[in-house]
Amino acid sequence: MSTIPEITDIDVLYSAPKLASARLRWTQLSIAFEQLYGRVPEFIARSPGRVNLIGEHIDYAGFGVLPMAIEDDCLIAIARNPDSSSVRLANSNPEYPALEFTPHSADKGFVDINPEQHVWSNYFLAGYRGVLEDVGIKNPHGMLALMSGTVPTGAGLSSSSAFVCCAVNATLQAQKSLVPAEKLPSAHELAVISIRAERHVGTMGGGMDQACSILSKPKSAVFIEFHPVLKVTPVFFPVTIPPIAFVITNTLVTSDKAVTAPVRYNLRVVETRGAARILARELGLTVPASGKIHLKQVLDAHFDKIGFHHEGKSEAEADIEKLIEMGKVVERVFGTAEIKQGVDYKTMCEMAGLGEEEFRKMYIQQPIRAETFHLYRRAKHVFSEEKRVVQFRDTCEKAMSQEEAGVQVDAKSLFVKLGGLMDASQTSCHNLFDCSCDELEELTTLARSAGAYGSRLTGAGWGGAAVSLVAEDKVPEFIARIKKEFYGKHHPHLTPEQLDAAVFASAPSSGAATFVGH
Ligand code: NG1
Ligand code: MG
Repeated sequence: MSTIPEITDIDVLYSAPKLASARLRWTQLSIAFEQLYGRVPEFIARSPGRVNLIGEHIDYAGFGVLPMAIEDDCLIAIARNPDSSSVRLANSNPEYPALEFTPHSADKGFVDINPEQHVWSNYFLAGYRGVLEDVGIKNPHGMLALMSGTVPTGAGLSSSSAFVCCAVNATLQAQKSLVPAEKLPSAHELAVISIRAERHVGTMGGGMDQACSILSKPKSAVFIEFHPVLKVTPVFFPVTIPPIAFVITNTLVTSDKAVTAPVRYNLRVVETRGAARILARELGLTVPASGKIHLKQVLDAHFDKIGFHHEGKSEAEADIEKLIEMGKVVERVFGTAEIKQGVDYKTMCEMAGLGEEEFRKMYIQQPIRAETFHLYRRAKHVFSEEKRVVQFRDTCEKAMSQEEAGVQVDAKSLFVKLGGLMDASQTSCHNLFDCSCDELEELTTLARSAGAYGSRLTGAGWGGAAVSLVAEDKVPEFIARIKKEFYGKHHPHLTPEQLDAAVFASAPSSGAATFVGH
């Protein structure tokens, strides 16, 4: 299995327009490292942020998602600390205070991370601890680390995972001499380690961001499946038709998942888990004693039980049929007026066949706060969103096969179809999953009227960014209109640089890499 690629030039990571400023940033990072620690870095680890094209809030229900790595990223310059076992960590942005610590022993988990205390270095500590534990390193070398990040925080572009994944890789690079060659994790294993590691920060995340950050390949988006095992497949767009761009527009409403998790993100995880258990019971499926069952497992187990005729159907057609069928099951089980309004905790536990304490132990590992639990709307969103992911991927793959067969792809109908799926995803996020907000509604509506084929929130939502599908030759015009009508209205005092950071088209970037050149 492949490891994270080692590179000696960064030109493979950025598109031509971004390369010059990226070179400057990498050089400045090395210089700053030397000034701070009095020696040159041994490596620079790099992990990108991502924009999710479609498939929102379904990774933790076990369903496939379709994001793309972006050029904005996290870099960590790193060297072993020759003087001690302690770790010195600094951020090239002086707003973030430096940290120095000597790790505890392995049996005490190396470091204390308090998820209630929201400090930037938690993400580093999560990656550091995760990789040491999972690779089994007992007495780590000390490390000198300097971080530089360009992924906007709280924007749904996964600055957090870019940082955790980068910390995982940077730590591994520094500790490599302590690991026997046959125990060195593959890139795929590092993605799994990073998924687990980020949970130390206190969110019950699904895994899309870390898998995308580590395993993306150049010039493509990725289809990521989680069940039964993590699997990442590149998704390409045709090149013989006028190119399209994915334009990211940040509402500048920051949604800090770590802070709002008890009433938003982690609550949604609990609602979808509760829904999965209840549906499983209603369908007469076996729920394991651990209680661990997600909506994808419910779907699989249901069709294993009742049988499904695949003959004459493509894989996508079969998946779509099953997802539509599950939508009907949701209507049947959760479709009463009472449940549709949302149920209280006691009722949800009763429906799940559990006592209140039992339910909490099984499904609520992080604190949540809620009066009502929306089983109908959350489950309805998940199955319909996965259907759109399958359709999006299938549409791209069909276009690619046409192109390979020398058949002219109808660009307009391809873009309209993909855009329509993105719009429907936004509607579902807004109406069923309640993870949109006024600014995202305004921005996605404006984007469509400014010529986007489709527009939707990306990432966890409740603020953060939207992503719009726009014909590449229309991008300047599109961006000018958004700047004028959205930012001109809500943020009239932004500098031109701030505006360019808020709305931009990102080329697909490749996944994590380790720079070993000097
Ligand atoms: P962001 O946008 O980075 O907060 C989160 C989760 C994803 C996924 C999306 C919603 C983490 C690290 N990321 O992303 O796994 O569930 O929300 O689709 O928890
Ligand atoms: Mg995040």
